[in-house]
Amino acid sequence: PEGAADRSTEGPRDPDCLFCRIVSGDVPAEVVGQDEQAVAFRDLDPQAPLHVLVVPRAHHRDVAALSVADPDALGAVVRLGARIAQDEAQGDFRLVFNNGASAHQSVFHVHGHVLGGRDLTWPPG
Ligand code: DGP
Repeated sequence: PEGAADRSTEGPRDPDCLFCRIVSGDVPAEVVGQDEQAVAFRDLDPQAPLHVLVVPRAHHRDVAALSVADPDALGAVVRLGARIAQDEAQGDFRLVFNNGASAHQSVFHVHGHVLGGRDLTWPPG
């Protein structure tokens, strides 16, 4: 199906996880890049001209957990986000990992928000 991101059967999957279902192609998304370890797709509710989510194919709850369990996959997430920002937003970007419910994490499959394509303000809310 259009948007199917599945290129690998490796890694643990959680059948109840929305982003695992996007990685497997069960739930459609506009995939803009992928490699062996990571998949990038456009956010449903974009906050900037460029707003993609980059996730590891394997299920990990949040960036803190991923950094311990698979730092190489975390590197792959960052590299893929940087490549997309280079292609779509002349290189400058903000990379946000909300870690935990009180930090506005709502989907508990780690995802980096890659934001760019406009001047970004600081501090974030
Ligand atoms: P966070 O608050 O950091 O957990 O961000 C979750 C993001 O996921 C939020 O910006 C909206 C996005 N999102 C939620 N559901 C879907 C979906 O089904 N498809 C896509 N493409 N994005 C989604």
